[in-house]
Order: sequence, then structure tokens, then C-alpha cells
Amino acid sequence: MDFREGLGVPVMSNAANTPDTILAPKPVLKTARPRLYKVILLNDDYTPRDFVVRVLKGEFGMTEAQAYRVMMTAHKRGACVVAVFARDIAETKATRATEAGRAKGYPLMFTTEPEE
Ligand code: TYC
Repeated sequence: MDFREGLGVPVMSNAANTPDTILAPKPVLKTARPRLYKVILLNDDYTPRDFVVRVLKGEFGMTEAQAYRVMMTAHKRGACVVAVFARDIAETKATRATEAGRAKGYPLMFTTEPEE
């Protein structure tokens, strides 16, 4: 029996002075954490400010004050990071928020991009 090939199963100690616990082999590859994605609000010249605020509150759970600040940052600088999520959640929220504007005839646009 080669104790280095064990799977972490505790065994009784014995007179041969072998270890009580056998460690599992160290994995060769480390598991990468999934990347996070930014949801980005883009400015446009047509969507009313109060509508942008309403969408930010409804889709991203922001307070009035948070939503107003994000809207004004996009308005002045052209774009603003709204929040960061796992990829599928970021894409779903960006699509739903963009669709909310489209349903009212506004060109409001949310995009996603990976962090780092
Ligand atoms: N620029 C728009 C206006 O003046 C308001 C607006 C702000 C639209 C932010 C989109 O992401 C946006 N009515």
C-alpha cells in the first residue's frame, strides 16, 4: 500500500509509525474564478432623464439618489458603469433594461463588458 495515493480517508495509526490521515493528491491545475461583467449605461440625446432613472431603479434595485447619479454621469461623460454581475446575469439585465426603452420608442442602451 502506498499512502501517497490515498484520498484523504482517515486510517488507524499503527506500529509502523505511518500517518493517521492520508492527504489527497494536490490538483495540478487551479480552478479559475468566473469573470465578472460590467453593465454599462450609454448616453443618448433622446431618452428622458426621468425614464432612465426609472429603469435603473426597476432593473438594478437602485434608490432614486443612486439612479440619478448614474444617469447624470452617463449624461455628462457618455457612459457609466451601473453594476457588476456574473456574465449571464449582466447580459439578462442589460437586455431587459435596453428593451424597456425600446418598448417606449427610446434608443436607451445598456451594454456589458468583462472586468479586467
Ligand atoms: N441625455 C439624455 C437627455 O438629455 C438623458 C440620458 C441620460 C439618456 C443618460 C441616456 O444613459 C442616459 N434627455
